[in-house]
Amino acid sequence: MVAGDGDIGFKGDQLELNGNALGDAVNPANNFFNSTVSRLGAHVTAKTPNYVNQFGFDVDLINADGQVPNGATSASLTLKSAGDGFYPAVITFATDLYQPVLGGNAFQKSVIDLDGGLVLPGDVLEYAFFLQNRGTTAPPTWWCATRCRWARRWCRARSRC
Ligand SMILES: [Ca+2]
Ligand SMILES: [Ca+2]
Ligand SMILES: [Ca+2]
Repeated sequence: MVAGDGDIGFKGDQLELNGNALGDAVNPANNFFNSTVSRLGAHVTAKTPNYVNQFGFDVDLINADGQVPNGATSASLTLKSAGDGFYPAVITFATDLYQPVLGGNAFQKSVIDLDGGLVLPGDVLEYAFFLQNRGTTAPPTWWCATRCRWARRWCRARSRC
């Protein structure tokens, strides 16, 4: 969030996510636009000059964990004030998408003819599957499906992974 004219001495200004006022250790919920340069609840000090009060210029990166429920398809950001006037300049919003991900070599399949030699009718084949979820959540249920050509007929094998 970047805003101009967000004064530390004037209160009543708020940033809301889904109707809940956001704030942290250096950005009070009723004076969010307070001339800070902050990151995740701490003043950024690697700047010159290193003033705490930026005299109207307000830049904040805040954590809003838990404010958007699972399964949500939208979220609303509201900037409002009952006191301090301010001018929003930049608003960005990012959220993690929790989903299972199979990509690259995260899925591999191999087969061994346990009888050795050529694959012939009546041989026993052993399939091995390697699955690696590189996503951020477990899948509800995964099914592995494979098919093999056998005497000009196709068969399907299916098992729970
Ligand atoms: Ca303010
Ligand atoms: Ca602020
Ligand atoms: Ca102001």
